[in-house]
Amino acid sequence: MVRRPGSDPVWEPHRLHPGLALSASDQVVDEVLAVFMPGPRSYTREDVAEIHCHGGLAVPGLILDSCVMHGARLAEPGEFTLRAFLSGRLDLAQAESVLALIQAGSATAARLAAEGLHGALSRQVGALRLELLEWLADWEAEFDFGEEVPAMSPDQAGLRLERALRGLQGILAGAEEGRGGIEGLRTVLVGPPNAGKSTLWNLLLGEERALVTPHPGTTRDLLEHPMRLGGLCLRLVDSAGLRPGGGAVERLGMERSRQALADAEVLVVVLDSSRPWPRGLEMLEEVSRRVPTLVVLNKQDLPAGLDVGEVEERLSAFRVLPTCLLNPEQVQPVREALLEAARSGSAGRTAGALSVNRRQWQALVRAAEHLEALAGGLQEGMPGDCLAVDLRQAITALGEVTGEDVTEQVLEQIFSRFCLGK
Ligand SMILES: Nc1nc2c(ncn2[C@@H]2O[C@H](COP(=O)(O)OP(=O)(O)OP(=O)(O)O)[C@@H](O)[C@H]2O)c(=O)[nH]1
Ligand SMILES: [Mg+2]
Repeated sequence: MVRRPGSDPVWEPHRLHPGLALSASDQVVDEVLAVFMPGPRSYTREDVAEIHCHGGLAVPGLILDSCVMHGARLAEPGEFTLRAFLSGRLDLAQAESVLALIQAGSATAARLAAEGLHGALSRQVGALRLELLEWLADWEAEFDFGEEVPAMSPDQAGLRLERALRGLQGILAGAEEGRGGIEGLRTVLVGPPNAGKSTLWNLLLGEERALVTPHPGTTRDLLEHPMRLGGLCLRLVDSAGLRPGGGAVERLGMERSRQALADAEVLVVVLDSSRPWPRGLEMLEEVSRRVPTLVVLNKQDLPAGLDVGEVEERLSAFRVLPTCLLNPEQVQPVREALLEAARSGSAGRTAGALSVNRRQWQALVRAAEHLEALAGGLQEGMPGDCLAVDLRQAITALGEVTGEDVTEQVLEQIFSRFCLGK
């Protein structure tokens, strides 16, 4: 498959060797580099050979065909990472970080996934699981040998449990912090109807995605789209304009706007500067005090009707920006201010943040529930063998994260989401 120049037949391991790749019919296809990595010093801990060729459509295909003709087969989706997991080179949380790394849509997501691959989540979950296993072993010794082993006092058990719960809550908090970086900071555009929210949403995304009309109440549903901004990932949400009254459908839309406000991480209030402060925005006053808030005073081309002093009094604004979005160039200062607001919204998220996927999150929550149940049982003075059931289940749930306690079906499901051969 790969013919090396000269006659040296020795493939010195872990060195790139130049050579020529030959097609199935022995034609030269490409100049390549090939490396042989004998196990265990390889990704999967098995013997691995790699051929590094030029990209494009035809060349890799021809080289693959040649490899298959010489007895190789194409890898299944995720097969290399699955093998790395089965050989103990990576635990399951690390293996899933490979997928998170490939799918990372922002610099933050990529950094958190790389930390996961280096064991950030595995170390914390592994240490906690080990602590619980030791506790279980002590407890079981107590059941087996009765009085020979001093019984654990409820106080001691309470202390161990408190430490474990604190550890688990720390991991869950890290996962929450990481979520913003991975899924994107929820950035919600709100304001009265017809102020120009959808105009701004379209301009920020650089696409005419939302309907824009002169009729107040055009947007009814939440529109959500990811947006990359200076290495940050935002989820940009356009919402129905808020005002008192409105028809049944419009009221449903406004209810969704209010829900979006409840979990907003950055707020962009769009106001029509030609009209006085509108009614129906009371909720914004409270949200602006806890979330970085950018206020866009749109429609500066029209005669002024809004008292800016009143806006500053009512909203706790990170920045107040007068603009006229009829001119698309005027979105640039808004974009810059949004980046600043988003940075301040994501500050403090970085320390301790973890990349945790849905499966891992659910397992962690289950572990926490069993520890809480154990805490309840301890307080009620339940017998030790009953309490140990919850302790065992918490250990199993943590083992699902790192892969000690997973079924073949779960593994199959996880690795089938990988791209071919990764
Ligand atoms: N004069 C003027 N009109 C603008 C400006 N920006 C947007 N508009 C117009 O204002 C109207 C409403 O804009 P939208 O972006 O649909 O407003 P919205 O806030 O999404 O409105 P709802 O979806 O009804 O809540 C449209 O006709 C826009 O073209 C501006 O700076 N000046
Ligand atoms: Mg709209």
